[in-house]
Amino acid sequence: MENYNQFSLPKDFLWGGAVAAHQLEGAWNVGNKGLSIADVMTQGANGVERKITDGIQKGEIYPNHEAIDFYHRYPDDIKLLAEMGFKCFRTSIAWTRIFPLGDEDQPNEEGLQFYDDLFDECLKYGIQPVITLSHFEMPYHLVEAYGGWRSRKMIGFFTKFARVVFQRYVDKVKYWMTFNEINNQANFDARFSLFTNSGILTRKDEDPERLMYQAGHYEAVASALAVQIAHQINSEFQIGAMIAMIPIYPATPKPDDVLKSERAMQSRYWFADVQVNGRYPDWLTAYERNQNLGLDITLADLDVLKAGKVDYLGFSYYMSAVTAAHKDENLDYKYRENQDLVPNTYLESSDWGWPIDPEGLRYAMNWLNDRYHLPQFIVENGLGAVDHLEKDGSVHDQYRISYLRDHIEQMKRAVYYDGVDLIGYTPWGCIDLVSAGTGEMDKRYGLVYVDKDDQGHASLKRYKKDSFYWYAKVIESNGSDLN
Ligand code: P53
Repeated sequence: MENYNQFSLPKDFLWGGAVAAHQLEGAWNVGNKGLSIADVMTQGANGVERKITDGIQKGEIYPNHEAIDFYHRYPDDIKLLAEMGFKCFRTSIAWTRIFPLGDEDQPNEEGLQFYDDLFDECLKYGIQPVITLSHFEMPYHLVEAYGGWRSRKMIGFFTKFARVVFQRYVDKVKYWMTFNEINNQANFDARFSLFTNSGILTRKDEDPERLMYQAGHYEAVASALAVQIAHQINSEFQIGAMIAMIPIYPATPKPDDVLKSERAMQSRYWFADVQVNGRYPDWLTAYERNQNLGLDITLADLDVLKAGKVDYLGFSYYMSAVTAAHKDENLDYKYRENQDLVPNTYLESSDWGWPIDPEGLRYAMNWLNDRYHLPQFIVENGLGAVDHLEKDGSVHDQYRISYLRDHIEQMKRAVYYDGVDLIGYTPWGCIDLVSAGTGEMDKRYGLVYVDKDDQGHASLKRYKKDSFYWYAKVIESNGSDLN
């Protein structure tokens, strides 16, 4: 029997990288593209939130409008990814290129053609596109006209979009995901999450928690319908859920802390429970009843959920978190992510305060496997850091190599020792792009450096970082050589 040191991942393992349309394409108003929610978010900074403006306002900076101009430069960029040996490339289809407003009857041919060309370019190198349908970039018109996912009407708009792209790319794409990090909005107090996930800006008279559960429900129904439509169009299609996997540990073995951590996990992962199991978890059915949330959930919806279970579980992993019960807390409480987390004194953090926990990835993979028994796909992982472009065009990003190496090491252990069925691994922002959380360019994840900063300097030239050469070796050796 082979031992761990000789072990390598399955031959068809999908090594690659991940991005999202709005964070790299730019060309925000080219080819009949409509305005998306990402187009009305300003540039923030480390610790400074992005503003969400009422439409486009003069004098504001909107970093996604140009991003890294991938829309015009993708042939060169895909060539670089191919040079690293990518087997797959995860991106999203900008909904607003296909349905600029979101509620039209007919799709926009120019947008459809763009993705045909992009996918052909990938396939030319044997790189398979892995596609997210909705990645923080829904049409802004749907926010203005319907209040985003507050409205049941979204289900129809989303499934129409899904059907059009499933049909169009039936021979070009196999792996799909419905909603990116659908569970971010569990942090419903954060304006950012409800807006990016669901296009919802909470009014003063509204309960953000109720809105989150309602939007999450409509999205779960839309996702389940998309799964059914996809399988009718092509039975080979693999449709995944996509969650932000942040395990939340108890601060101490004190039973209150342990119970609180369990509740935090339930609050963050019910979305996947519904998408994977096709039914609501019991705690949530009880919670909705006890809180009198009065949600619009029909019996027909429950049948849809049952009939539209996902095929695999996609997830991002960047960090872990810790929670502690407040003194004398009633643990039947509402979990409030923005108040309930405490620091982990055992871990170092990135410059943006994200705790670095490679073993947490192995823990997460085991937890997800025990809970869902599905193939997994790590569709994001990486370190946001400041990089320095040297005069000779090199970038010495040893910190990023260490981060990725430590996580891949734990990922391999989860496969070899713990029996997790893993489809692939796509580090986030394989080419530098606009940060979702802060709108910065200077928070970089890439293996390819893009010469553009937050002070207005932008040649947009591409350079290979040290991590580029390192990752090429990792792929070449199918994960055996991490040095
Ligand atoms: P940025 C929060 C926590 C974990 C992942 O994030 C998150 C977020 C939202 O910011 O988002 C995912 O760019 C997301 C990507 C995003 C990436 O993580 O804030 O799917 O769109 O860019 C990294 O550093």
